[in-house]
Amino acid sequence: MSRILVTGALGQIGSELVPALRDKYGADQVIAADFRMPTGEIEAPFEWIDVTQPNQLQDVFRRHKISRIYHMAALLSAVAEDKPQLAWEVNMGGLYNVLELARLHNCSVFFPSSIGAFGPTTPRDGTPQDTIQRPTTIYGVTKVSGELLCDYYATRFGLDTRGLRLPGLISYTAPPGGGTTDYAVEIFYQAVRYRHYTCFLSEDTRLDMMYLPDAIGAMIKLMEADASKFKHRNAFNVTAMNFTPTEIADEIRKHIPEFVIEYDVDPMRQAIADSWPRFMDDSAARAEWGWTPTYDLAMMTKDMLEHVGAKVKSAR
Ligand code: AKB
Repeated sequence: MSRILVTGALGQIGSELVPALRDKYGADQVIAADFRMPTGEIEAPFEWIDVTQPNQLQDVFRRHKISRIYHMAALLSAVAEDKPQLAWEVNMGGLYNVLELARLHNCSVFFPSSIGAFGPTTPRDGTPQDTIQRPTTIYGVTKVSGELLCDYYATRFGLDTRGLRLPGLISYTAPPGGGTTDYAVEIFYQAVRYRHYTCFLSEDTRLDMMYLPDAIGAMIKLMEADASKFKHRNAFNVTAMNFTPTEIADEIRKHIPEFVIEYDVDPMRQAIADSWPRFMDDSAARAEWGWTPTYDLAMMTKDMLEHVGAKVKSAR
């Protein structure tokens, strides 16, 4: 029986994607892979893989009959800007290795692009599906190149590649680890623990966001969708909500009235955020494969506070 491989399985998305896929397709049908060793949160089957090493990927393909890959292994925007050479090696080298193996084994591939694929010359409000993409970060460069490379493999080799331009993702299972939108996760832990958060983005920085259950649903739905209805395939804009740090703090204050937010702006992450869309137009995803999010700011905030509250309490 053919199986699904998830690279970057221990990261923010992978930690919830693997259980969701196992629920849907069966536990032994989904191979979790990461270059870190699991510390208990993900069960077997697990494979240790560095995606920059094609022989390690080849070995997993040989031993398991892989038919679909969710390629999540990548450096996020702030870490990538700190280590641009490594970002190119992991984000582009890893994707190239995955696409080549997918070509040889006729697998379908999911590639996560990002709002980071846009740049300062892109229209920032209602960012269209098809528009100018001249990102000024190495992360963005790897995301646009990744979108193009996936398109190339689809048209040149007939590979079934699909992808989403994801906004900032908010979740409580695993931390995001090095993105510009990470503040929208940190704020919940700090609100629950200390009733106080110092934000590294300015108060009026508006960005697209999504609660992780919606993102997981979108990835699975896109890979199951009827491709004959696609006009696009590799980089669908998807969003669920957009807000500023002030607005999310106001929402948290509805549950924790004494919560205080302060600002100590990090110029590097602020510059990245200022080059990204404030909100995208995701009508192509809605029309071509029925994308609809469930969580808005109010629902997400309530759910995050419940889960983060329980986590913090059980860690005491
Ligand atoms: C990041 O901030 O780097 C990511 C993203 C928006 O792609 N969360």
